[in-house]
Amino acid sequence: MKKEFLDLRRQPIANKFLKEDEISDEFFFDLKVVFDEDTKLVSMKDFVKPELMFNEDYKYNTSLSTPMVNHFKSVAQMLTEEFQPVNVMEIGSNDGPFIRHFDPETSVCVEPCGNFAEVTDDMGYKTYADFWNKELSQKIKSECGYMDLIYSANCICHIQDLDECFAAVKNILSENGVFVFEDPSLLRMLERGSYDQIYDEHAHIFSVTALNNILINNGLTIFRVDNLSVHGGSNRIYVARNRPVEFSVAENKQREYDFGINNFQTYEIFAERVRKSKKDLVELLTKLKGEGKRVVSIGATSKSTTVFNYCDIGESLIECITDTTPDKQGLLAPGSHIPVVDRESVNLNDYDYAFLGAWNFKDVIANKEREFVENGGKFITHVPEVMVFS
Ligand code: JHZ
Repeated sequence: MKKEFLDLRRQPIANKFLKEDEISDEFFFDLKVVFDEDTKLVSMKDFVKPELMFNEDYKYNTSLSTPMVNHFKSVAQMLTEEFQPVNVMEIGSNDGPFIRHFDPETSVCVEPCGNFAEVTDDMGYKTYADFWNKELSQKIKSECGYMDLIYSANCICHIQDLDECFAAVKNILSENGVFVFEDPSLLRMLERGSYDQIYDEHAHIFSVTALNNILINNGLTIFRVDNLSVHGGSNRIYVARNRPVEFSVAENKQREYDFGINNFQTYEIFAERVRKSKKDLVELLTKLKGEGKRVVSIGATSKSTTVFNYCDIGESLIECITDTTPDKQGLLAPGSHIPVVDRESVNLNDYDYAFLGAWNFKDVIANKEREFVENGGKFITHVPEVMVFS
């Protein structure tokens, strides 16, 4: 049985940055969050149609993020060394920062966003510009054979029907093949109060416990878990048909159990913390506005779409958002319609405070923006709680 515990209110498509004349047609939906008492899975109550989110207009471009480019290079090296796969497939390959480390002759990409599918196609990788499901798995198997390594980063949690997703994986995974995927961790979200991990694309926020339950039902086993710091705390999950299960699996499940992820009450406490975070952030920004202070935001993230829409924060409280992604610049942030501008076009010293929309890159940003701090500028974050720091 699914039980609702959090209402994040009316939300837009988190990565749909808009032009002025697109505002009147903007799509909104109710973002409510549920806990499944049976599988222990945390999901959105009502999913958004995938085509509305993942299409040729998708703006999140992984290769523009140096930390993520380095991350994928080292994951590719590590997986190659340990598993020595011949046939490799990536689900949700974006513009190819992971797959580029594998031979195009024996590697396949799956990417429903046409703009990015074109990029890996041009790089010489056979790319299927489609959503991952059983039909596609069958098609790829007949055209390219079984896969020894299936990798996916920040994509499996986007897939609404997990039974279909895992059945499709099992269908094409070679006998000794491994399926490795990484997504934000539910435990880290609960510990940090980072409710902004929840937005349209994240159909689910995974715990090891829930994934284990669902994968077992689909004839697959988690044999290892790595805890990662990327994207505000993620887990890398290693899955196979039948490999010895390592200690990290029980260890992670135990930590989740100790935190109470199997109890509905834990989610009610989290929801209370989220409501307090909203109250504190709105109070702080309103106070600063009253004092005539100027506030900018850094990083037009999917996460900040959730925060700004849940907290009703618009241009009157945060004047603009700087972002290094050219495709987001010159557009308006989803729902809040705060202008997104090139970081280079803004003198940060004109502002008193900078809200960290990309709080997961806090250290990188603080390091880059030392001059802002030296000139008296202060940062605001809402993770793990609303606070000002310099
Ligand atoms: P970042 C993305 O979420 C989308 P987002 C996706 N759907 C997903 O699942 C998660 O990742 C995991 C900018 N920036 O990575 C670049 C600066 O402007 O936190 C990016 O637009 N200055 C795949 O959107 C954004 O911030 C900087 O100094 O929440 C970061 O987005 C830095 C470091 C970044 O993901």
